[in-house]
Amino acid sequence: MRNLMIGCAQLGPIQKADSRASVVERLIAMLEQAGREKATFVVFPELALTTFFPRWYMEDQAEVDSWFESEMPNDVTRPLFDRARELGIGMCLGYAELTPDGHHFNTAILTDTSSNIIAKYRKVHLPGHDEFDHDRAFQHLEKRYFEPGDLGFPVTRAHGGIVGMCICNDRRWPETYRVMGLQGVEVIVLGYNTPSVNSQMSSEGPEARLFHHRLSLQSGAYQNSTWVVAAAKAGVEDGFPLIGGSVIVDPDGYIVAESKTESDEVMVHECDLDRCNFGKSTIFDFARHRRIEHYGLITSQTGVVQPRD
Ligand code: CDT
Repeated sequence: MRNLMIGCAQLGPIQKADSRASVVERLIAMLEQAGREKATFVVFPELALTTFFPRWYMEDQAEVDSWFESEMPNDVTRPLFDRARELGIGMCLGYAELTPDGHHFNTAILTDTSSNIIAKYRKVHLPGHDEFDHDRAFQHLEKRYFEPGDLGFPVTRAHGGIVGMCICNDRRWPETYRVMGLQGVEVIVLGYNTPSVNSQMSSEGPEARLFHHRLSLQSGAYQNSTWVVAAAKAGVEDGFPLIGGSVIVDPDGYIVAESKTESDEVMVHECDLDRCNFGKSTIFDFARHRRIEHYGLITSQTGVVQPRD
C-alpha cells in the first residue's frame, strides 16, 4: 500500500468584487480543515483566486492584466504558502499567470510539503471564443485572454507517487489522460469552472453538465488506471451559475468521494497509489497492447476529414 491522503477543496462562488485576500483566507480555512483530516496534498480549483473573469468582455489590456498574477507566490498568496508549509501540505493551485515577457496562461502549480513549487502546467485546451458573441447568453472568452499552454502534459514524482495536472476543459479530451498515462501517472489533479448551463444550447442544464463531467473523469481514470481528483469552483458568481460535483475517482473509474454543496467544501480520501498497478499491468498494459501504427491521425490531424462520397 502507498497511501496518500488527498484533499479535494471545492470553492463556492467568488464575486467580481471579492478581493484576492478574502479568497486566500477561504483557501487557508480549507487547507486547515484538510490538515485536521490528515491530508498531505490538497487540490484547489482553476483560477482559484478570482471570479471566472473570462465571462466578462474586456478591451483594456490593463484591466485584463489586473486579473493575472505576475509572480507566485506574491504578497497576497504568501500566507497560503506559509500556512501550507507549517501544516506540511502540498497543493495544486490554479491561477491566471502573466509571465515576465508578457504571455498570458491559465496555469496550475504543484507544491511539495515545504511549499516549494515543483511543477507547473499551462492549460492546453482553451474553450470558448475570442470576440464578443451576441448569440450567446453569456461569454466564455478564454481564447481571448489566454494562450494555449506551452508545457505539454508533464508528470512529476511527488507526494510518494507520479502526479500530473490538467485544467477544466482538458478533462474532456482523452488525449490529456493518455499522454500522462504513457508517463505512468498515478494521480491526475485538476480544477474547473464549468457553467451550469450551455450558453448556446438552452436545453442542456446542470444534470447533463454533471453527467458529462463525471463521464469524462471516470473514463479517463479507468482507461489509464489512475486516480483523478477534480475540484470545482461552484455556485452563482454575479448571477452566473457554475456546477459543483467535485470528485475523487479511483483507478477503476469509481467515484469514491463527491461534494454535496456548491459552497466551500473539503473532501479528504485515502488514496492507495498501488491500486493503479492492476490496470496498468493487465487490460491497460500499454506496452503490450497499444498499436501505435494505427494511431497516426491523432497527432497528424486536428479536425474531421470525412471519406469522399
Ligand atoms: N473553464 C472551462 O474550461 N470551462 C469549460 C466550459 C466549456 S463551455 C465554453 C468546461 O469544459 O467545463
